[in-house]
Amino acid sequence: MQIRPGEDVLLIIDVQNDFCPGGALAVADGDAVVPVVNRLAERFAHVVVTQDWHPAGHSSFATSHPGSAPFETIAMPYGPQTLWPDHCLQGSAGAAFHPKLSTDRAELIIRKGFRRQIDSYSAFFENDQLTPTGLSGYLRERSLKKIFLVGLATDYCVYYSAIDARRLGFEAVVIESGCRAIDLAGSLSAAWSGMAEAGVQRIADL
Ligand code: VGL
Ligand code: ZN
Repeated sequence: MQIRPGEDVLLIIDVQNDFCPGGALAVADGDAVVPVVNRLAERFAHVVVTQDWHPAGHSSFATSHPGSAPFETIAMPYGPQTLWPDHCLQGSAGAAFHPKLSTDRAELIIRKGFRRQIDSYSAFFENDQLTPTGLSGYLRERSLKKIFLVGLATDYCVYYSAIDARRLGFEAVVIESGCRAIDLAGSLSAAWSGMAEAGVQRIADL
């Protein structure tokens, strides 16, 4: 697959310490994406990075729901919500990008999940699927049409971002070599089928 410099963008999702080995919500082998993502970023004319960015007491944290444990699902006003260990606290070392991730070529860093009462997996909408992050308007105003996705985690933030990209009329391509998954209760295979159904392209590498 060819990269078209004028209209293609690399969207790097949540390559942060808390999602890497040793982090609060470690994704197995999560740091393995770093060299892959760095190599890809050099080939794109446009790069956008996201950062999971939660306040203390965020409603996606199991610790905010007494009697609940991480990885359980609860009902929130906007639908089911998986509960997580406290992670990506604003300004913390865990919320920082992996130290070897090169963000120098990023034109935009978009933070998400900063509202206490609502989680945000997608780079485009919070989990109510209504509250926009502003990314869609940014990409449209810059005439960027095709989004190549990499990062963490394949079955959560990458998945929801890719689905929303399609819903908003962008082309979306997930590059597998630059992603790693949480894979909670079959979430990875569900994510791949959901993405295929939504017209998200899947490529092994680029
Ligand atoms: C993510 C769970 C909670 C992700 C973020 O980046 O995939 N997953 N917050
Ligand atoms: Zn989060």
